[in-house]
Parts: sequence; C-alpha cells; structure tokens
Amino acid sequence: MTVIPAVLRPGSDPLTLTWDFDNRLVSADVDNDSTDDVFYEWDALGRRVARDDGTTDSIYVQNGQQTVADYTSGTAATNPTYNDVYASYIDEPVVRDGTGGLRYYNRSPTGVREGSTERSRRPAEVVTATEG
Ligand SMILES: [Ca+2]
Repeated sequence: MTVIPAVLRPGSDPLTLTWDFDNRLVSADVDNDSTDDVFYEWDALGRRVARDDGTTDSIYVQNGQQTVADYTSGTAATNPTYNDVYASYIDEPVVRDGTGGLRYYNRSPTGVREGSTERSRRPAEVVTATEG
C-alpha cells in the first residue's frame, strides 16, 4: 500500500494505492474513506486492460506492450476515447488523441519524458502544459 499525502495532491484527501504481488496497481482510495474507489485489471502479460472508477469502465487495447486505444466499455470499436501513437521505443508515447484534443508528450534532449502539452485541433492554440 502506498499513501500519497494530501499536500501533494489537489484537494484535501490523501491518495491510497494498493498493489498486487506482481507490483501492479489494483485499486485506489481517492477520498480517504477506507473504501477503494478505482479498480484496475491486468492481463497475464502485465498489461493494464481495464479501469473502473464506479462511473466509467474503461477498456485498454494493446499492440504488443503498448496501449494503442482506450474505450469506454460498450463503445463501438470505431469510437475510441483515446488513440495513442508511439515513436521507436516501447515506452515512448508521442501523441495521445481523444476527447480532450491532442496531447503531445515532451522529452528532454536526453530522452527523459518531461511532461506533455495539450493542444486543441487549432495548431496555434496551446492550452496548457501539465505533468504527463
Ligand atoms: Ca474511497
């Protein structure tokens, strides 16, 4: 179990994360009431395949070890919530496209991921830069 203190989070509640024996995140208590609120599922290859927050049940589609699309459970295959595009390396996401618009992942010159930049579909309008 890992507890992220409230001072490191938005709002006033700590975040409690629970991990399985393979060190995979299985649940999170986001409101400090000792009841898990968000649940994660993994396949035999260690890939995250589902997330359920009690409101939205998300399904993750993989190509090898890379997540290439997210769907809300029951959504048609032609209507993903997000699509992800990767560069040469398995853990090198470049673009995430979805309901919030395009998100470009930023890297330092040494290749370390520094965050991401959200951009609307209008190329000149940079909305915000956030942690990726
Ligand atoms: Ca809770």
